[in-house]
Amino acid sequence: MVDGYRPPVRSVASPPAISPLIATFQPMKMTFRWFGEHDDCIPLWQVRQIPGSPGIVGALFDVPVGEVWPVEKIAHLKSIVEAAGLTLEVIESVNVHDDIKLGAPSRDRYIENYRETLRRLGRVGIKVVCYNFMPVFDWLRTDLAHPLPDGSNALFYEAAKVKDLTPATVLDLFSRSSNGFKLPGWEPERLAQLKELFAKYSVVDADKLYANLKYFIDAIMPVCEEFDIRMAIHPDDPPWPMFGLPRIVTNQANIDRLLALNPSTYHGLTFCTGSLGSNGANDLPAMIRRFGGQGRIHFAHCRNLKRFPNGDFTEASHLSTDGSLDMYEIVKAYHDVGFTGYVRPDHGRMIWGETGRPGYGLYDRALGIAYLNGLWEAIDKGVALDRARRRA
Ligand code: DNO
Repeated sequence: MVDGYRPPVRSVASPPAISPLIATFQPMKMTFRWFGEHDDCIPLWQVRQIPGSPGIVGALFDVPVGEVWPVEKIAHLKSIVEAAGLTLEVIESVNVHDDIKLGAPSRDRYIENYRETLRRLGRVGIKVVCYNFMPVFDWLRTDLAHPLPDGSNALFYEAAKVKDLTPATVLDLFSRSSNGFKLPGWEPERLAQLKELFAKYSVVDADKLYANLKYFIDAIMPVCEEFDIRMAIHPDDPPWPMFGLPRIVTNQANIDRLLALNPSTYHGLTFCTGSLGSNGANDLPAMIRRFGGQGRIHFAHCRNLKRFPNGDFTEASHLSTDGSLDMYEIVKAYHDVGFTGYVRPDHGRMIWGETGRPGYGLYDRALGIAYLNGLWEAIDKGVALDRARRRA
């Protein structure tokens, strides 16, 4: 917090008259990921000044995976977010214990803990919970501060380097280059038992992983329906097997398969363009139309990246022409299916000398929000204008 800074009182002046063309405006709910008062260098008052004051995507990062989230910690997180004039309706992530992914005998205990955490989150108004079902590791990159030609830096994946990496060298790389921040999904405590975990996963192939996911989803769906919480599984990042471990959320066919595991629409997706888009064979707008049209996308992660012919990719600004993804077509697909869920800009570059948690600085993500909102408004008004012209 800047010394002496007092957040301004919200203006209560009546809004300007809305042009008839904005009347159809169906807002996506813009959000911003925030890592909490002790683990994020971006204060909430700065987030509030991003155009539109996005909602907060939060989590408790100090509760070990598998344990029930304490009521008072949830309440505290919600109260600090609301005291800053913001809302908390999305959690990313309630991580799933490896025993559930492995289908170990102890899974029922961890599933019951998960159900209890969901009840507690539902009682304070959480609407979407993001999670993933990647064995052992979450996302992977080979460089967390790769220099870009404009002098900024971004996360980078070098295919040739990955071949020589072992899980232990990745952990070492991440802890050396994360600017002192714990990286989400790479919590050292959870990964301390790497060897043991790998041995346990040696008997879990993709079919077993689907079966274990189904067991988990079937068990939590009644709680989600009762407490009105939509579960949003995050794709595997990058979307191919790593270190011999299976990955099952990588393309349209296997997302079809995973959604068919349970018919409830509370069982849905975090549609992450950056994760799925690192495989050029994934037609992202078509997938958004398909899964969004089924009411199965609950949370949209919008990020751009630039793919290279040798399999490398670098994360980019959100602007279409800076990367390989056409953000206009992506946002248009969301608009076409009448998406009213939550969206957030995803990883940004580090620009203007900012330092912080790799991928999660303020400036480039705020620019991402402005750009995504601009695309949405232009598409929305274009559609309204077309309709008005047809009626005339
Ligand atoms: C990385 C994130 C992931 C994501 C989880 C969701 O920056 O995209 O860690 O939050 O996979 O559970």
